Amino acid sequence: MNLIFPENFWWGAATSGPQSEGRFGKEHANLFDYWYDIEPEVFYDQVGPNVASNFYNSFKEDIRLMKEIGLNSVRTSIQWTRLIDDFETASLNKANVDFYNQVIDEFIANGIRPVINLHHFDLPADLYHKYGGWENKHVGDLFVKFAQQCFRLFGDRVIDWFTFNEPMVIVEGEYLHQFHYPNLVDGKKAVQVAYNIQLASAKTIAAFKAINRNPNGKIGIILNLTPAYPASQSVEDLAASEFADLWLNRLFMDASALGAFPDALVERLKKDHVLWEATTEELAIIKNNTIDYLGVNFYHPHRVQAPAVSANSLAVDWLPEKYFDEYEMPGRRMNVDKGWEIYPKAVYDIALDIRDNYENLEWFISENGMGVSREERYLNEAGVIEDDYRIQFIQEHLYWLHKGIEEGSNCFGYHLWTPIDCWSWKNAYRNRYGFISNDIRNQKKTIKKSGHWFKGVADTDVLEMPESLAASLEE
Ligand code: BGP
Repeated sequence: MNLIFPENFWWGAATSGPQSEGRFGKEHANLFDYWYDIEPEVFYDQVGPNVASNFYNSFKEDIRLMKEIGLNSVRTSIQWTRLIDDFETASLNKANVDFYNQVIDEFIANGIRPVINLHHFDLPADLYHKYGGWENKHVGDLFVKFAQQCFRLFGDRVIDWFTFNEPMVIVEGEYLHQFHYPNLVDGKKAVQVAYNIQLASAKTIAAFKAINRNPNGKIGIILNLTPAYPASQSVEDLAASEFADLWLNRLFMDASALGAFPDALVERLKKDHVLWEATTEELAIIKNNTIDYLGVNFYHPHRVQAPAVSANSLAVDWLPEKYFDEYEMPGRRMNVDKGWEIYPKAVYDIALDIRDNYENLEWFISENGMGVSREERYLNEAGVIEDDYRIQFIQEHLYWLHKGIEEGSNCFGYHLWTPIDCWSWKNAYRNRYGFISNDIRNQKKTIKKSGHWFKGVADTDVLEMPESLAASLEE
């Protein structure tokens, strides 16, 4: 069956500055650069972000490859630690202004719409050491200064802007689950950091509106939405999934799209004496600066059950997980390399949720993808990786996305993570996600089978969906 997507649909892929560029010509370290410098053993095979996929040196050839596989839009991020010399004054690094100008121009010259994100887990290490990073609202104000520079410098050509990538991952990684430096476990700080990032995002949107170099310019945020499905319909499991959903999804979603945090979440945090410190003026800034559109990163759902230990008997320190546990659903389909459940239908649930609960906001899938290790297993004689599993993964997600669009959800694009295999936080190059492979020994880049396949979809706006696959999804 042929599934036809709307005209002008974004067919693309996403990466970020820190994961693709390498540290060439960069004065300052972000938190991941710093962490690698002090503890390289934490990173898979001790491979750090120093070279990444060499985009700094090879962006022209890389963009040419992206064009070759039909991408009409690509997201990357501008690194705060690259563009800015002095974080207090936001003075510019001239050579790196040139670099980003060239990158943007190169995308446009190749007919690719550059989608620019401003923060992708890359807080300057100095701002953590001096101020405690996102724990301090001053850092949010410094971020706005950096963002203003970006709008002034590139806003004539860049139409599509995003403030933050996956703020909840910053909160979880840095303050709850110890997968981002500084690896703290501190629920109270986590709550304040979530608020401070939301505030910084809203202030950035206000700054964008004030500068507005382009009448078509738009700004949004990129959220990792993970629908929280309850293990059963018991009152306890439903309560657990409701809280998980409030914390993981609705906190940033409601504040960014509707201008206010969910009441039920605020009440709970207040009762638990961990509510963020906020002023009336700040809440008004959040209220008045909502997003124009939304990017949704979707990899996996959450399966949630009531916590094994009752909430009251948990240790004194507050953690959001006092209200929910992860549930290992029997028979779930897994990407074993990454350890994430594969559940494409969640895309449809997200589509309808945005349609029904967020005023049918415009949105796109800003990341989706399948990280596979030792992909050289699938090399054919011509030296091409035959990643049929990735093609099927994309087909399945597009199938449900298409259904959501048919039912009225306002989705305008699909971006895979990632165009060219890139470096990942801690996992380095273990799991590969790209349409294009990268031999990191010599930086040789080769289009995978999925890249050639995707061009067919992008050129025609038509997904040829195998009948048997579609039927299996509907079961
Ligand atoms: C998202 C991030 C990306 C990317 C992706 C894949 O959370 O926005 O930067 O890394 O996940 O995850 P990983 O690289 O950890 O396998």
